[in-house]
Amino acid sequence: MIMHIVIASLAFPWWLRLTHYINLLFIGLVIRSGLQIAGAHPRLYWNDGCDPDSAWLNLVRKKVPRDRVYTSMDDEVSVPTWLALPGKDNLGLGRHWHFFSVIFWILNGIVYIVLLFATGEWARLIPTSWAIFPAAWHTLLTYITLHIPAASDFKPYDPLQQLAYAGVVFLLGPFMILTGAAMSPSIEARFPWYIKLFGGRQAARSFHFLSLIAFLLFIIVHTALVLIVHFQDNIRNIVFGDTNTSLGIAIAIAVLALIVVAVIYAGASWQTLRNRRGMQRALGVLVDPVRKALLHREESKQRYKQSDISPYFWVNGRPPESEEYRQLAQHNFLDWKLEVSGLVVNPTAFSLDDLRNLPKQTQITKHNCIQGWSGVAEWGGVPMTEVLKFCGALPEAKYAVFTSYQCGKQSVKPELTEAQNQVFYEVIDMELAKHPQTILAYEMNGQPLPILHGAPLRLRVETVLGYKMVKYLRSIEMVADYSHIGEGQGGFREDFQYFGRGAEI
Ligand SMILES: Nc1nc2c(c(=O)[nH]1)N[C@H]1C(S)=C(S)[C@@H](COP(=O)(O)O)O[C@H]1N2
Ligand SMILES: [Mo]
Repeated sequence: MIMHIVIASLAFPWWLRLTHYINLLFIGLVIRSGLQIAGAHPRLYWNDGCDPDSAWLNLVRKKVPRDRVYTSMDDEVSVPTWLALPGKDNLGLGRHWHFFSVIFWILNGIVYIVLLFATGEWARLIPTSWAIFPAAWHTLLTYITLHIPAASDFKPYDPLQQLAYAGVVFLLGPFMILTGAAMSPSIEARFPWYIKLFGGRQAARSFHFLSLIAFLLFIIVHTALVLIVHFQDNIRNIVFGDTNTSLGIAIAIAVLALIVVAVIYAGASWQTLRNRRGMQRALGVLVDPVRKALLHREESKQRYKQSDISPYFWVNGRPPESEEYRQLAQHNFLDWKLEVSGLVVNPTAFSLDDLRNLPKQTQITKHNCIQGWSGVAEWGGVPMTEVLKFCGALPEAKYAVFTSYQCGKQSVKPELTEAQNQVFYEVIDMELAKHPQTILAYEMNGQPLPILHGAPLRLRVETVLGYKMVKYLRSIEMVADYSHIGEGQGGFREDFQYFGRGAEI
């Protein structure tokens, strides 16, 4: 039996028109900031090891030289401001915009779907009969032969349109969100099975990108058909909700509404590039608490196999160029010491042997760089909790500040000014420091930690992005507050690249 569900009226309710407009505004912000993020590592893979030669899409078109140090920073491309939000090399701020606008995009989507069901308008989108497929095929043939379906075919949508809208709302949109979430290091660390559903992190990232392409195709075809097929009805429906209204006023309002969107898009880029610290703070007011509430408590449960270890592992951050470090490395780090100080009962300087004599932990985990690449390796070292136990953190100690032997110039592209060439450091809070897989690693894949990857000691925090995991460690200071350190943002990359304070996504 074929069920015929008839919606009360073909008119477009006010909430539908409003959520449609809000969706337009935010999806543009999400897409533009997404392109900014994509520019940070414009290669796509199906494997999580990210050997550059295995990329299925390479938008950098650079070949990675194998005879000298080439870091993932060298791979980053600058994206034009008209295209990306905010544009240029602004991964940190692009991410702030992406997460800020995606929160509104999702909330708006939820409101739309709830109202769709609450008002019985769901029958606009969800087909109730298989007959929609042959009917949609028929519509497709109509369009392909450059004909236009009769106005009476639109109830309120033609069958092909209905299927396309249902597909975008109920399949493509959720898929975009699910693949986006699959790139969060804390979700990956806590639920490794979830990442496997997509075939790995890089597959999720590739699908996220392919979904973007699908979205863009939809937007282009959708807009073109709205303009071409019964435009006069469409524009009156979009603006006023029914077709017995003034065409002229409907067009005027639509044009004005689009100008508002364009001004917001341009203003967002302009304002961000003009006042990057201000925008980092402003967007962080919303993004930081949401990120923290959803993802901060997750503990890494990663147990990859030896056979999962990536043969290739990107480098981010070149070895220190100071004479001091060169000397230490030359003597095999025998003179190297890790200084643990600040709000502790027992300030201690550990030699490598001291650290090796503390309980050892090894773990095979997936590293996720903020730029997009990943890699699996086995890390061996001393759990941070053992160091804290040895030194006795005072109750006032809220944060751990990890300081490197390396400076800014080796951490980012060479555009830094002398004043920005500060010592590389990152802050994590006590909760993260005490996660069971937070370790100070002196081994990688069973060997002493290589120079490129942070010898002699680096931090591993497996629920966050790579930029928190300071290489070439010099000291750890326990503090109650970090606003007096560096520029006060909680790390070198937060200070100078406007990255977020937390790195769980
Ligand atoms: N001292 C220092 N530590 C650092 C960095 C850096 O530039 N300097 N880069 C960070 C970033 S962004 C990442 S992704 C990882 C990369 O680690 P790898 O070079 O071992 O792959 O190190 C982190 N630790
Ligand atoms: Mo990174």
